[in-house]
Amino acid sequence: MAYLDHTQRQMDAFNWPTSASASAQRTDAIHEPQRMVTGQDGDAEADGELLLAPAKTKPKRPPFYKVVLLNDDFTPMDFVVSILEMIFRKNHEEATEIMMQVHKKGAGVCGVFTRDVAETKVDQVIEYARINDYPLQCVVEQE
Ligand code: TYC
Repeated sequence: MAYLDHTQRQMDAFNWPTSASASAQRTDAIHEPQRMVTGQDGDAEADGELLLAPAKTKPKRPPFYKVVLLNDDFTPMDFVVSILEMIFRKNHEEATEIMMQVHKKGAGVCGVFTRDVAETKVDQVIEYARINDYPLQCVVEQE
């Protein structure tokens, strides 16, 4: 008994949960989450749903990137039109318009995409031109 008293005193000194205080604390620990989960008042927090703090800044839209086709003197016009149809999903009329714009002005926008998509399209254009021995070039520009 003396040993138990001593142990009890040590536990009290360290604010250690002993049998009496532990059961009170355990009750809190068990009841707190239950109150959250079983709330009946339609309160989202009490129903255990995660609430997020309101955003402090306006969400920004992801940056967009233009794919710009460049003119050269060697790539045939119909090859450029077919690239615009295949890679940029333009119909024949749109593809011909963009090709003529590039031919006359030196450059023209084929489309606007997220960064990864824009870079992939540039790689596809350059690779497809290269395997056909044409020097066609195109670049990515941030909007
Ligand atoms: N200038 C090329 C010609 O006369 C045609 C051309 C158009 C080439 C657009 C490249 O991106 C280009 N054959």
